Amino acid sequence: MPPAAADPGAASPPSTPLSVTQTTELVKHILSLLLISCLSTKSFVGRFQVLYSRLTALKSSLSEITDSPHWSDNSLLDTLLPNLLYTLRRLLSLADQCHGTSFPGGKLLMQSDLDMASISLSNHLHDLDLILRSGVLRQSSAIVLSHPGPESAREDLVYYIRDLFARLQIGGFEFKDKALESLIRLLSDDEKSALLVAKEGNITYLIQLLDCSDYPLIRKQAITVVAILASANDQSRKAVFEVGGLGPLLRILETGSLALKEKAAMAIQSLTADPENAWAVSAYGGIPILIEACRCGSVLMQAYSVGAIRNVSIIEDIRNTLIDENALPLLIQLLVSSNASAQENAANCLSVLASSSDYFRTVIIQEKGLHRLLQLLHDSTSFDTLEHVLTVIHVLSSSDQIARMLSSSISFIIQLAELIMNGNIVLQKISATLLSNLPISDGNKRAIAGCMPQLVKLMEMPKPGGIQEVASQALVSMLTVRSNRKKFARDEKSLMRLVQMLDARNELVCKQYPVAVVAALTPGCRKRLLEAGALAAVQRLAEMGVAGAKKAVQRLSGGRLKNIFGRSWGNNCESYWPRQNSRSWGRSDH
Ligand SMILES: *[C@@H]1O[C@H](CO)[C@@H](O)[C@H](O)[C@H]1NC(C)=O
Ligand SMILES: *[C@@H]1O[C@H](CO)[C@@H](O)[C@H](O)[C@H]1NC(C)=O
Ligand SMILES: CC(=O)N[C@H]1CO[C@H](CO)[C@@H](O)[C@@H]1O
Repeated sequence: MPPAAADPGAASPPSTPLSVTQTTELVKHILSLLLISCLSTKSFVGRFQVLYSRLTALKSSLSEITDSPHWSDNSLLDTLLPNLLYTLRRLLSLADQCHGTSFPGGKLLMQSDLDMASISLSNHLHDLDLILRSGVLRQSSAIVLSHPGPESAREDLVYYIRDLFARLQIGGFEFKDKALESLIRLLSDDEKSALLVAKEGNITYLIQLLDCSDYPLIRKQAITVVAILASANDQSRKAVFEVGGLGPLLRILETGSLALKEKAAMAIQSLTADPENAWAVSAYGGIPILIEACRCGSVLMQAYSVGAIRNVSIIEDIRNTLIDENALPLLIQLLVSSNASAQENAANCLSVLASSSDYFRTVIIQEKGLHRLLQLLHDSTSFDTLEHVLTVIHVLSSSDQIARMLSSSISFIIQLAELIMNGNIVLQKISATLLSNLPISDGNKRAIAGCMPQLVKLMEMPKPGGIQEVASQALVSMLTVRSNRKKFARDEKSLMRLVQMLDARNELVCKQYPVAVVAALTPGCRKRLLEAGALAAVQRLAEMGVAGAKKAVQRLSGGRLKNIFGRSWGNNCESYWPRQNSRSWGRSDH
């Protein structure tokens, strides 16, 4: 028995100059002495029986380790084995004392010493098992330790990740530090590796590190890893949520340092991407924390936090909390944040809220939200942001007062026209809806006559649902102005498109819409429409029973079809149509 082990007061494992192999030999030797000693103690027989079974398990783990091909290059064992040796020596000395019946320090002290040694022993056992289960000893550490490139085989990557997690869980500060650093590098170089990290790594352990306030550096690295995992893909996000990541993240957002808070906010926003996770934010008391982060945080924190609020605001209970916490002025304020994501998320959140109840609409107006929305509509270049802003404005315009105010704003009306001409299809649709709903003055309608050709094109769009209807309604509204009708009738391309849409064979367009436009266009432009061949087409549609077609035929023919033939056309709307077109109309009419 080594004499050093006789001193139970030794505070730390002795630094050993022995090689890993020599240490292992020594461990095995003391282990065999202990197994014998445990069976012949005279006191604490029950405790020694438990110890005996742990030691037996240890023995088999050890031989499994030394049977592994590359066990001696694993640097985790460099600290693990000396620690184990220290525990075993200590235990051997205690066992020797228990061969007698009297104890120098008293029975209670011996009992507590034994319990502590027993706990150490099971910790070592746990660590050794972890190394064994990770499979890292089967792989040469020359392969495992180097960061596998993006091209490396999946198997190498699995070993690498398992090895990192073994180091993280078992190793001391430096191991943990290096393991986390390597994980961050792996995840940053290759986002797809998140999937494998979530599967092979111990995410529970990683989350526990978030509460590890003794080592700020470890905590910071751990939250970086967690934030990447939470945002990388669905599975890794689920893994973080399922092991209870949200609670510690919210705690950090509430009380951490600025750098930690930003990462926490990022991770929380990602976790709320699953609508099923939204309730948990509320259950953890997360809403006031997120609101506070929007109020006082850095721009980045605000952007992420408002994104999380937006995500969870689909839940009614949470919307009520937002009312209680007076969150709306804050959201309105964020519309003009310096960060484009914050703007977008705030606008999106307001659109969810405004669409959900009158209360929110009223408060948004009271808090001068419309002014900010119009400002953002003017300044933003992001289609997504514009879409949310326009949605809120649309919802607010259900109030007559707001509708009148918007209608009389020439700059707003011009902006709608610009969005119809240059926006994406979603923006075009909302803008057309607003154009058709708002009580716009004739003067303002004249000012935006240039968007009519685009509205005609939108009437031909198969998607999204409803686009044909709102585009035709917007056109009908535009055509209440005489000069717009004339302008339309002079636009050969638009007129041709319109008549083509009337063709019964063109099944992509719902016929009642072009019919409504024809009816709106007829006053003053009848002859132009006749020349273009509209009457025959509309007559066929009337026979087919298309809504509004009969009335359109009446308007077009003016009840005096014969007279029209006899007259020369083109006094109101100048004719640009080639003869052939009117001939073809004449043919199909007879
Ligand atoms: C993962 O870590 C947790 C927390 O430390 C631990 O309780 C658990 O046993 C570990 N699981 C594995 C498979 O190592
Ligand atoms: C704005 O916030 C987003 C996070 O939502 C971030 O990715 C981006 O870098 C921020 N932009 C600026 C200019 O800070
Ligand atoms: C329900 C919801 O709005 N989910 C969104 C939450 O945030 C993420 C990231 O910004 C979006 O991708 C989700 O669509």
